[in-house]
Amino acid sequence: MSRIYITGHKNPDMDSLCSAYAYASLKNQIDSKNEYVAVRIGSLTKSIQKFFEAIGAEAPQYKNHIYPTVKDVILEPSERIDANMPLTSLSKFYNEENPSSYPIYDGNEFIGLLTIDDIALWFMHSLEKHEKINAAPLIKDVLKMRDERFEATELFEDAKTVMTKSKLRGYPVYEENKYIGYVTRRCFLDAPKHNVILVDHNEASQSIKGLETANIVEILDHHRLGALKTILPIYMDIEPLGSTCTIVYQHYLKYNLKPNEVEAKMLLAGLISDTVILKSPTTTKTDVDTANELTKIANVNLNEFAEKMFSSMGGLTAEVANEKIEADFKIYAENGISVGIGQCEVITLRDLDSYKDAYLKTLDEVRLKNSLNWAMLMITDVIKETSVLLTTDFKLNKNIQYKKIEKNIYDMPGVLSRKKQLLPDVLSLINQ
Ligand SMILES: [Mn+2]
Repeated sequence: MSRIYITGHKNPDMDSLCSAYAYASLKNQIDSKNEYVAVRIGSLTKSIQKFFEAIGAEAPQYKNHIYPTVKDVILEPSERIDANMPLTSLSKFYNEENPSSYPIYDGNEFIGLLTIDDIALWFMHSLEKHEKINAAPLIKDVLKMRDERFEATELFEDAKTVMTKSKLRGYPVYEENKYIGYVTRRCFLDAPKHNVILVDHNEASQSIKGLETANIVEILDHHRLGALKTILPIYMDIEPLGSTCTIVYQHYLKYNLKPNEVEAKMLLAGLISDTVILKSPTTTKTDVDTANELTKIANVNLNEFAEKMFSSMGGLTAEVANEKIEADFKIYAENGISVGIGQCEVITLRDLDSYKDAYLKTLDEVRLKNSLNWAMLMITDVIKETSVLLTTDFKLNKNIQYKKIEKNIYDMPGVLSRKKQLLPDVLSLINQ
C-alpha cells in the first residue's frame, strides 16, 4: 500500500483546500490499495480553521515539502539482538543478509549499531595483544558507542552526502528523540519517490517544494496548462469549469457515489468561493447544476452558507484590524501632505458596526507609525459593488464630497477603485 498525497497550490485558497479534501475522500473510497492524504502547502487562518470545524471537516494537514527523507529508507530487522548475547548469535544474520551494521538492544532500549568494522577491530586488537580467544565475546564488549545519528526528517540527499564522506557504515535514525531504525550506505543507492496528485494547479512553480523528485500521479485542474513534464503517462482532467471542486464532484458521479454531507459542504465551499457565489464570468452551467446538487446534499441555504464561508475567509474583525489595514496600504504625498490609503474587500458591509470603532482607532495608529498626516481605509463590498470610507481626523474631512454616515465614515456607492476613483478625489481635495 503506498501513500499518495493530494495537494492544491501555494497560498491555498478555499478551492485548493476543499478539492484536495474531497478528492482524497473519494479516492480512499474507490481505491483501497493506496492511502490518499490531503495536504496543504500554506498556512491557514484561524477563522478558516473554525469554518472547517463548524462543517465537521478536518483541514488538510500542512506539508512543507515532498523531498524523500531518511525515514523513507530506514531498515529495522524483525529480530532484536541483545547486547548481553554472545557475538556468535549474530552469525546467522551475517551469513544470510550480510548487513554492514546491526542494531543492538539492551532489553527494550536501542543502545547502538554494531558494524562489521567493530567486530574486525576487536579481533585485530586481540591478535595484536596475543590474547587467546577461547570463547566468543559478548556483543556489549565489541560494540562501540557513538553519537552520530540522523533525524528522520533529514533530506535523503543531505544524508547521502554525509554517508558518502563518513567512515561509518551505518547511522541510527531518530524521530522526536526516539530511535526508529537505521540506515546503511546501501539505503542510498536509489532515491525513493513520493507520490502526489495535483489539484487546482498544474505548474511546478505553484506547487509543493521538491515536486521534481516526486511521481505526479494525476492532475485535476481548471487553469491554463503550464509546462510540466512527467516520466510516465498520467491521468489528467483539466476542464474550463468554475472550480476544481466542480470537477471533483463530476468524479463522484462518474463512480456513482454521492458525497456525504461534510464532503458536499467542502465541495460547495470551494465552488462558490472560486465563482463568487456563481457570479463570476468563469461560472458554467455545470457549476450552477453542481451547486444546486451540493446544496441539496449538504442541506444548506446557498446564500447563508456562502456568507459564513466568505466571512471565515476574510471578514473584518476587530482582532485583525492591523493586519487587514496594512495588508494593502499605499502611501501618497502631494502638496506637503502625506496620505495613506488602505483597501479591503468584503462580501457584506452588514457587520460594519461591529468593527468600525476598532478600525478607526487602528487606522490612526497606522497613520502615526508611518508619520502621515492623513490615513484612510476603503472597504469594498464586492457583491453589492459599493464601498465605505473610514478616515482619521484631518482638517480636510469637512470638504469630503461623499455622503457622511457618521463621524469619519463615508458612503461611496459605486466606488470600487482606489487608483481610478478614490485617489483623484483625495488629491483634488489636497490641491484645493
Ligand atoms: Mn480553483
